[in-house]
Amino acid sequence: MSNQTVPLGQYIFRRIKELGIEHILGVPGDFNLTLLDEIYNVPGLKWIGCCNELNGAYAADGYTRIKGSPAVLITTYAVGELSAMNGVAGAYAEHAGMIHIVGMPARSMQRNRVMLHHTIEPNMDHAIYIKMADPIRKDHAYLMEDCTMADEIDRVIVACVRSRLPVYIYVPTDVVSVQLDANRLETPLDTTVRNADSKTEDEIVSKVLSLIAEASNPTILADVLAIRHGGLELTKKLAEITHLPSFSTPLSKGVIDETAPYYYGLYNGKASFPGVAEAVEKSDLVINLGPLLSDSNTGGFTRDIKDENLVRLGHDLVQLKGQRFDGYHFLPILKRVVEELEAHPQKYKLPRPQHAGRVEAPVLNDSKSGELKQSYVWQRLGRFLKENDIVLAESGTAQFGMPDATFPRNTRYITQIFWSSIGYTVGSCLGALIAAKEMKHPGRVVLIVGEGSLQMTVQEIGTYLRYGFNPIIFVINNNGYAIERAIHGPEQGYNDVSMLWDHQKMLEFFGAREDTGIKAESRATKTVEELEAALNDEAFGSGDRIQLCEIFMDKFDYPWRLSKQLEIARARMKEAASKNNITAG
Ligand SMILES: Cc1ncc(C[n+]2csc(CCOP(=O)(O)OP(=O)(O)O)c2C)c(N)n1
Ligand SMILES: *[C@@H]1O[C@H](CO)[C@@H](O)[C@H](O)[C@H]1NC(C)=O
Ligand SMILES: *[C@@H]1O[C@H](CO)[C@@H](O)[C@H](O)[C@H]1NC(C)=O
Ligand SMILES: [Mg+2]
Repeated sequence: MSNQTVPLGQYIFRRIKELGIEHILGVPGDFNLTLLDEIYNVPGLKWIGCCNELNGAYAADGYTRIKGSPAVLITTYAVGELSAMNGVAGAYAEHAGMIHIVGMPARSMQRNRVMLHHTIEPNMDHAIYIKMADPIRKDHAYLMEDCTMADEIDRVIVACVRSRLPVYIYVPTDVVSVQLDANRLETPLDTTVRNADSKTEDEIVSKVLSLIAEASNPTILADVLAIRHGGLELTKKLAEITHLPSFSTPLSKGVIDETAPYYYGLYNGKASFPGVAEAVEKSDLVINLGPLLSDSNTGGFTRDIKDENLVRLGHDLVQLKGQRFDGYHFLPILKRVVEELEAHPQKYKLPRPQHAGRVEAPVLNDSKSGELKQSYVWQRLGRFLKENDIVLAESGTAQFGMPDATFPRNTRYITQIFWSSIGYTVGSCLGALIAAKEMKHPGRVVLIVGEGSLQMTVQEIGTYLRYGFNPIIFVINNNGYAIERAIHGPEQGYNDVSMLWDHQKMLEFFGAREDTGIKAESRATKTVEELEAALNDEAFGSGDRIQLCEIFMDKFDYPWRLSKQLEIARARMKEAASKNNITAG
């Protein structure tokens, strides 16, 4: 072995390249640009500059959701890393982890507590911002000691890939050039997910298989953490081999092929289409992959699946009816289960076509004319989609409306209904565009965002144009924060936003002009006829240039699912209040 060394900066980026990552997101800062120089020393890595760090974090999250491997976000000390925190927290909540690299003052400056810019008072401990991010990361490396740096970097990268949660690497400016042993890079990092005890794993696999064999009416409920933890293809395969009635959730929509006869709908407790909840809840074996049991992903906690009918295959818990296996990861288990079912279908009476109980999604509104309504728009947008499209639906009415749509095969869906930070999809869309490019993904990228949310993160549209991306953007223009009106204060001024923005000029401002040669098209639609004209226009759907289509709707028009969930939440609050009164009395 040679005594070759590489500078730390390059070491980090070579490890990152090893994961198949080709683009690095971020915003530079003087702490420190020399680290960024190392990106250009690793062939195949490119820099994508974002307008701000919050959008950068959203983009990292979106990239991870599509690509599966972590994204990399680079920010600068204090001002940059703190701006990113909301986005990193969302990635933590919804398991769309990233490697967040933060440039810091040189170690000598830190030790002397120098009152540099971006500190907040004299004699400040420079590490205070590191503590702030503690609850929103799986692990971190604070690179202060030369002799442990390489180990630390490797450890947190592995932790990120395995946990699918954000990790941080804090890089003081003077360590970028520290020389590390280059020989380490000859051994790739081992990021495989394994269960510690293979005997117990054997036991789980055979028990799952016998439960499937014995159940009279088994179903599959595929939730979002199965996708996030690398189980998307296996989940699709499980449904395909078995033909068991299969369901998605608001967060996992698209995971099951919605055109397949075994797709039974989107399960969201009592806020599901008629017949869907019954079909799940009467099943004697619900194989529930990667559940995320937040309010809006369970119809306001109205999911009703009894433990005695439940096989829960999670990333940190496997539960077979009443029996719990804490710390077990579904991925190796699901892999073995699918292999066995595929090898011996007869043994498990597969495929098992079941016709009873399937209900077609109702057509909510088949109007041919008139002003655009929530009841019409979402299912129509569903029909606009094509196989392999990537669709992002922003928090707000879009997120509660989109579950009404039926997706073509292999639609990838991004929505953040758990963390629900508005403006998220505008940043996330950039990450999805980058991931799609790296993967040579054949579909289009379609962003659906309310005008209120757009006002939060609009500048990142400029980054789409800057790097030559051509998404199709729908702006839901309904005169303010409609979802908030539905919740409280429909007429109150705080639910208004500026209506002075001219969305039709947006793409032009961001760069689509004659002088740049960048082509774009923008249109506004207020009626069924106008929207139909746009959606049926081949040029509009072709994805050959960036497109914007504004969809105007009434400010008091809400999707039924939103009203339903609010009704459920209000009833629960009322019940809780009356119980409190009884206790108090
Ligand atoms: C960062 C952040 N700020 C505030 C909120 C509260 N909030 C949730 S939805 C929403 C309004 C969204 O309005 P718009 O994008 O216009 O969608 P609409 O419901 O009108 O279709 C607001 C303010 C939030 N979720 N996240
Ligand atoms: C950035 O790094 C370079 C070289 O390592 C150094 O000369 C410069 O002072 C650093 N900048 C700051 C603000 O620490
Ligand atoms: C159905 O959609 C049309 C056109 O969008 C609208 O005019 C009509 O009011 C809608 N009907 C209902 C019940 O929402
Ligand atoms: Mg709005």
